[in-house]
Amino acid sequence: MKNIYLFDVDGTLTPPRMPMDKAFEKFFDGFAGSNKVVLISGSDYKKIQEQVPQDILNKCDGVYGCSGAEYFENDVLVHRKEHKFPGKLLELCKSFIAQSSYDLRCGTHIEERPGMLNISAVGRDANAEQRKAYHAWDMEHQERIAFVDLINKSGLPYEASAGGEISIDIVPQGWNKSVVKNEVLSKYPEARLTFFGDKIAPNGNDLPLAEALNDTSGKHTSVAVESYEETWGYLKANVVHPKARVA
Ligand code: M1P
Repeated sequence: MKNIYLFDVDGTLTPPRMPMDKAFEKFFDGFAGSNKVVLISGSDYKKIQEQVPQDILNKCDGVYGCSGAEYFENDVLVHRKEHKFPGKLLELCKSFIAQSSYDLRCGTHIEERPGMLNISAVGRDANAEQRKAYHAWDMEHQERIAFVDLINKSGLPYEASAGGEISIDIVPQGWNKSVVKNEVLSKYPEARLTFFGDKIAPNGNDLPLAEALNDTSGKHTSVAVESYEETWGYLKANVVHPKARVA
């Protein structure tokens, strides 16, 4: 049976929104060359390319962006789902941004991606320092979680999650990372999947895939990590899954 390794990107293979660490990049290049690897990010493919070298992306069996709404193999778009988000939802997002009690606004507060809205009160144009400051503030004030909750309980056919450090992803119901399980298994029905993600906790965008893998077959597994260093540690130590040894 073939082992397939699925990885989230931000916080799992790289520091959030940063390129891969050079030493880990070297290690992971070898790993992707000798194992079946699939990447699955909340970010779009263009952002993934800023973080993971193209050589590594091309060694992957496939790369999913926008939590599965777009899929690339060997740098070629294989499929992409689009969605027109309704005015009512956009109005809710705008009022979240306007009412945020965080003072700073840096620009690009609503980003429309294939099949996804990405919302940020501080804005996607925040620099590294501004990101860190917002993230620390949000950890204390839980502003993103409150909005995620509001969307998820609104009765609208959308689901929200807090993917990274400063933003919220909103997708049509069911358009979350869990779609990757069936897509990969339809290609490799016998595969045993091991997923690494840093947002497996409630409201995290890795949770739907982790839950989907926790099925009655008992074949698949997910590994919660807090950083690329931790992912690296698991891969190096060869202790990913008792039955899923790394090649
Ligand atoms: O891949 C995880 C997340 O990365 C970014 O989040 P943030 O800018 O908040 O750190 C975004 O691209 C987000 O959509 C994505 O889920």
